[in-house]
Amino acid sequence: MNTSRHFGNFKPMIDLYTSATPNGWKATIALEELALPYELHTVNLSKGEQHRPEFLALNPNGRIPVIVDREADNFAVFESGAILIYLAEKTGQLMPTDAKGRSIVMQWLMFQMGGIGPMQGQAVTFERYFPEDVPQARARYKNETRRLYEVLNRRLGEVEFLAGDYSIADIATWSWVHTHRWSRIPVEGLDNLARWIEAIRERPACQRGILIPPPAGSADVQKARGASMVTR
Ligand SMILES: N[C@@H](CCC(=O)N[C@@H](CS)C(=O)NCC(=O)O)C(=O)O
Repeated sequence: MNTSRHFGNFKPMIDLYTSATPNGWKATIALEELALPYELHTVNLSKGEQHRPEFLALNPNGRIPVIVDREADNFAVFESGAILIYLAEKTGQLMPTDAKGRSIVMQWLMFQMGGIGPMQGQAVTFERYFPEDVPQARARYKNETRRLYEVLNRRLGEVEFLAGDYSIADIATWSWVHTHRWSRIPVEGLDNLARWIEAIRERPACQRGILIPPPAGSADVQKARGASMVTR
């Protein structure tokens, strides 16, 4: 694990274990939006560092991201959605506190965690990383992801952001959806979605977050990294 950077002039409050991937960007974008001082620990997924005992002690599922809150007796949180909720509740930001407003954020966050993430994750695996071409699997996951994008597009025709105001639901969803080209998900005709992708891309915290840790340089490196993690 490479512990390379401190952020801000403050003592880090949060340890972040992550890598340059969609689920990892959820945590870096949120931490940047919230201006919480954190220490970055880059987990090299290609080398299998996520399977080491010291990492499994933080996340038994062996996946990034994970945070450890030094202010809360080194409390560890895994699962990107749970991390976003934890950070929103810790700071009172990026999620309303009234029951209905909070529920709307949760609904769209769960839609991402249970739908967009798993479906697009499989789509990109079969498009880019899987050792064999399985056309039925590629079609199935790409079509389902496109269908989910259409749900987002309809929603974003009614509201500026998924839950009205910018929230952790947007951060979670954008972290996946903005990579639609890499996953080869067709986005023709989804004008509301395109408007929302660009609006979030312009946010300074988002621009910083997707560069932490630095992304794979070339498509070939990115493909090799993805392929090294595929399990059948
Ligand atoms: N449901 C988990 C998924 C996390 C996940 O799959 N992370 C990927 C990177 S995006 C990972 O750690 N992959 C390592 C591996 O497959 O061994 C979450 O949202 O945190």
